[in-house]
Amino acid sequence: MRIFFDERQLLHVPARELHNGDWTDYAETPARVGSIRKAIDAVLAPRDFGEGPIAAVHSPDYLDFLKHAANRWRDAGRTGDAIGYVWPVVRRRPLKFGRIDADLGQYSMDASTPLAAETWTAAYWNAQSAIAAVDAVLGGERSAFALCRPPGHHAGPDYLGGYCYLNNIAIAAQFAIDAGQKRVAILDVDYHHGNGTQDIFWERGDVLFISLHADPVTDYPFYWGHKDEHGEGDGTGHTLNFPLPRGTAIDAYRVALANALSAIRTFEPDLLLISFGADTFADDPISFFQIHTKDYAVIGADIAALGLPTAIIMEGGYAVDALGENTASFLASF
Ligand code: Q9C
Ligand code: ZN
Repeated sequence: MRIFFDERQLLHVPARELHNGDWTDYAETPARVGSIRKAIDAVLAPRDFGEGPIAAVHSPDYLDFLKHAANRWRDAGRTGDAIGYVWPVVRRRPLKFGRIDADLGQYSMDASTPLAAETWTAAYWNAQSAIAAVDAVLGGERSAFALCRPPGHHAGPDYLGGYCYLNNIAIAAQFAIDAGQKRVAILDVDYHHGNGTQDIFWERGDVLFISLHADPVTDYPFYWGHKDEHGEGDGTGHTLNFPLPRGTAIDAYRVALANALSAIRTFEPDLLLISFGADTFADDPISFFQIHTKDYAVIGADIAALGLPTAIIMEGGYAVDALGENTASFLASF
């Protein structure tokens, strides 16, 4: 299986995050990549597909914000990473007047996703890795893996959040559509709901978005991922959520997965993209499912049995020591 990764993805190194009211070490560390690379085959550097495929998903003003936020923060005299602390909710107007503090609130959904000096560079090459994986599959490979980091599925058309800046899988899906694919299915098996991906394709009939995740009644991101969310307009019925209780283990997980896979078969996609997060792991430090290393091979085999051309995009997973084995276990089924 071809695996895509660019060394520049390691340049993004935020110092800390606000976690349950305390400042903690940033969970989404470059060490995650080291763990995965130890357990998988050699990686290939992606070619540069340019900014076009990124701009096909994210708004121009958001991309401009991402490119310059860290410098603007530093120019405002701040030390440390740029992070929002005021949000324009509760009937405020979307005012624009060039204050970095205000823009951070305008373009983010949480305070756990700092912008560090090289965040844009890392996010850019990260998206190129995702595009390269889907490009390989469009070129005839049965499957490919993008070792994406930072993750992407919480980033919306014009907002960051949940350690995510550019929505890698949405960029890859749109790239496939623009390359002539008629229907693309996205299956998100990260522990957290993929709110950004859902928002991006909410009104789209050509992209099916299905997510299995911790019930947002108890878990981040709370405001998305409930089972009554089905999409709107052309997208009605093309968003499908399977919220699962904390403590979910492989047997109950597979029941929901079987329902998700049956909806994918009905949709008859040309291509399948998977948001793979290993934060469903029993020992994940920020999550509460009971999935074990050997279970990832079972989940992978269930999905691979669809027989569809498949690009797998890395999302979360924070038990760094086990992350490589868990990811390799999943990939082996393809
Ligand atoms: N106390 C991904 O797995 N932090 N993102 C929540 C809860 C954000 C995880 C803080 C978790 C986002 C891609
Ligand atoms: Zn996650």
